[in-house]
Amino acid sequence: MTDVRAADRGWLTFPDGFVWGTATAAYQVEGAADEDGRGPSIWDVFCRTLGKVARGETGDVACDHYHRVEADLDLMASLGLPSYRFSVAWPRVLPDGTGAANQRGLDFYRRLVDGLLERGITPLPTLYHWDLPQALQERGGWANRESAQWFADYAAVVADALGDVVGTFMTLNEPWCVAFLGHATGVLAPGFTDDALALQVVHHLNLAHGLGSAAIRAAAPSAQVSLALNVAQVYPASDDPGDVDAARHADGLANRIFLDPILRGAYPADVVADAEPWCDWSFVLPDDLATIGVGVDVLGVNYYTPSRVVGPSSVGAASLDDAPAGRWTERAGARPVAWPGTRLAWTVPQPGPFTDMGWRIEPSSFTDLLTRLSRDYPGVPMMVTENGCAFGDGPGADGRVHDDRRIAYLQDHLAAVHAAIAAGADVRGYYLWSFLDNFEWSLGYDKRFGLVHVDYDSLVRTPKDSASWYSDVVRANGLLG
Ligand code: GCO
Repeated sequence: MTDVRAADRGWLTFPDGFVWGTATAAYQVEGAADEDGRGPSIWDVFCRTLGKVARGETGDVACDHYHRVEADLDLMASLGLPSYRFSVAWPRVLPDGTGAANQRGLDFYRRLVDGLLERGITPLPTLYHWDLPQALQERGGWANRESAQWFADYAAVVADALGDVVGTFMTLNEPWCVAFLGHATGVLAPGFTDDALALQVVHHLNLAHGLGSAAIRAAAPSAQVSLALNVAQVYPASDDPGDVDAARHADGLANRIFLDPILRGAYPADVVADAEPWCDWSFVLPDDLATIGVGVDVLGVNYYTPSRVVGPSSVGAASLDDAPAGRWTERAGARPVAWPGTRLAWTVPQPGPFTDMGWRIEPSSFTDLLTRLSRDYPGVPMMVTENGCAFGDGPGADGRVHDDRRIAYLQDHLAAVHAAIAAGADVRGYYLWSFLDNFEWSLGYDKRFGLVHVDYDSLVRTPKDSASWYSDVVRANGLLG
């Protein structure tokens, strides 16, 4: 096969029907945390726990999208963005997590979907983007096996309310973050630090996808079902066999632990064996894999940056550092840090260039990731459901936001998606994270991923240069690579 990445730069056209859009998530943009009957979520509680979120920031107001939805959709339409991935807040729809639906919560999402459709924008709702109702956390949250059924019941309510106008529902966003960052490293809500618990939560999330998919299909038979995984592109830091094995292990815990049961109906034997010293897997019951292995109509892939890992023998005892690794490892740090949920793989610092997240910019690893998925899980169409970068540019003296670094990142990453398609990967669309600057979880508001700048005092929106650049790409269905 020719190395498409080595090809001369030129005009890159995407396939006919390629879907272009932007993405957000409820807690990150909506605000109105206490309105129209919304119940509290684990993020409302986590944000109020001392030391969990930078500067004590919360999603109480966020971008105030809940109140500004019409203007935001007008802006989206004016930029010519054809599709929009958003999430439904479970605690707006079911304030107690289960039981009676809150009609005002459902009405908001109905208005949002109708508003999108009126403007010719295709809605792509995600049912769970991390804001579990606090009432369910008090019943054990995702550690409780019943959580899978709670999720399925909630999915049925939403699919029933929106199934006539929504073509695709996504069940979960990034279950890896929920399980490992929420329950092993504790940097996300609910903030537990228990490696065995994280694996139990993985299983319950997989079950939730299975039961939730069945509930969606029952309520909205013509709808497609998807989920978004932040599949990690993990490289061994060297050819040393210990490092190569660490990469296998991290790939298993990050990726195959979701991909294999959902797409192939079985947990990978090596992952099960690796974790046996700290997890007995007794939470996997006989019929569970049949429930989970329902597949997806399209696989959502979220990608930002690659990782490089070493094995335990490469980590000198003096340099062991148990600081949380993964999504929120800030640059610098000269030392390896443990891969979330294990001590058998350690991520090592990588050279720049970096985004404001401290994440290395390496577009070729995006091509590697998409081609690997297409090779290992053939026949599963993919959709990039998140990709983007944080750069802190704000309005200059001319009132405009000249975010050239974002344009460069997007240019190179879209070329990387194109290269994967040219190499045979079935990638059907691309959703840029994010439409608006928004609340970046534990890091608060200073990490700006938006195409549109948000002034958090005035809440004024200013489209950045990247917004008009992206509009041009979308209109042309291609770009100069
Ligand atoms: C996630 C979430 C988003 C983040 C984005 C940048 O993927 O972590 O889907 O909510 O804001 O990825 O970190």
